[in-house]
Amino acid sequence: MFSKILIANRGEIALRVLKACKEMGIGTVAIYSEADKDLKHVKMADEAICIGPPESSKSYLNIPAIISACELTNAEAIHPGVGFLAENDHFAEQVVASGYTFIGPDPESIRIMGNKISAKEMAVDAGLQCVPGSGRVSATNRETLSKAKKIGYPIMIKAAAGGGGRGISIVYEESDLIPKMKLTQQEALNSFGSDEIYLEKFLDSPRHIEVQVLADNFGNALHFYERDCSIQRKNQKIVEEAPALNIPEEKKQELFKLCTECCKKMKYKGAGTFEFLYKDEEFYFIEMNTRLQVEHTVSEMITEYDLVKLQIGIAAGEELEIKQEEISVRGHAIQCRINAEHPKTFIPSPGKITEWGKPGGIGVRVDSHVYDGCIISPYYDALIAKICTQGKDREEALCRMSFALEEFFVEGIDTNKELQEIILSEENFRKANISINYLEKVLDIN
Ligand code: MV4
Repeated sequence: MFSKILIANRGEIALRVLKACKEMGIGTVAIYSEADKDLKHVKMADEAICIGPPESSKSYLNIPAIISACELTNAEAIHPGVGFLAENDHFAEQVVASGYTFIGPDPESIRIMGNKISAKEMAVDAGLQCVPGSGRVSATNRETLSKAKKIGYPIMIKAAAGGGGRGISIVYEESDLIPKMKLTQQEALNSFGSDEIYLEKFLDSPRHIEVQVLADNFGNALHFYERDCSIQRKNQKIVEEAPALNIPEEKKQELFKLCTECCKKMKYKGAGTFEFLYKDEEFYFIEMNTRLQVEHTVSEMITEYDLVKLQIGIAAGEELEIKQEEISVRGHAIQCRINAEHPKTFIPSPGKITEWGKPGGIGVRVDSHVYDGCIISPYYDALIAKICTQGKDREEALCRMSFALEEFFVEGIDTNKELQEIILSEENFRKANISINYLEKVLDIN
């Protein structure tokens, strides 16, 4: 096992990783930007190194500075957390080339899944179904129009290097296709340095379901069931839950099998998430995230496994000892993300937290780095707390969440707590009658 891990992230996820390290008796190194010297995990880590000014590009995305911090502290491995460099194959490669362990999959797996066209090919190889579409297409190719006609309108144009909602556009009729493709190619080139694009049939109001997996270096691949992450605004998830409601059990089991088969086939290592759109009782693979996710918490609550500890064990070369049959679902879990933002405009609301009271009690878990008097910086994302509740069934989990939100208070900044309360009591949500368009369609939020 490692004797020291460097945590290359900030906020609640850095604290989450720190806790796993402490439980495992592993030493910890925090890295922080000049804006983050007072973060909780920085104070709790065994060592802490300032790696640059507040701007992410000069600190949490600064690869040479992070690797230098490793050299300085003799850390053996780097946990990238979520976001920042977690899905950067170049970073993973540099970490390995410098003699450290990257706690995540091989650079090659990150690269394959980073390109959404090769990701879909990999998924199809393993027997997963994708949204009908094209491979790589170009606005200037003569065959493009006939390919599009075959798919049928409306069509989604997606950048191969995009993902998570970036670099996508919709076309409703043929006459708009070529101009929109040109535009998307140009935008993709500007944003990702690649103008590679592909087409997909547009699915109207699907659900967003994802499958959590964990695979080791010995060919073992496990799934930790699914999450429903449909409740989102502008690709930012707001409420997540596990398991997903109203999906036939056989359909899910079939999907889990294909996901773990895909992991084995590509010799995937570490934690990962297969993302699907779900519509009319069919799952369509769209992307794979090659990292831990913010919402891993709900999977931990229903399975009672610590995914971060398992992730670290795998990176240290340990074999997974858990058998799939031992992983069962205990009731239901739900997570509400609390963001520091204006409740109506969604504009970030940084500032000093003057009062902070977090909920507790049976079945309640709060992942947060916030404390009384701490300052929420304008430089980073607005997530300040993840409130998770678990119960014997969805009803109990929701009931506990309602009380948890009522008990939770924060002064000094605005939050989206009120929106969470509205969602929780809304009748369509109560019936799990949800889709990725829930907020705009049901609550008229854009
Ligand atoms: C789609 C889609 C509908 N049809 N693909 C957006 C982000 C990226 N992860 C994939 N996305 C979508 N792909 C087809 N063929 C709708 C979305 C989508 C979405 C997907 C998951 C979660 C939130 C979303 C919000 C808007 C659009």
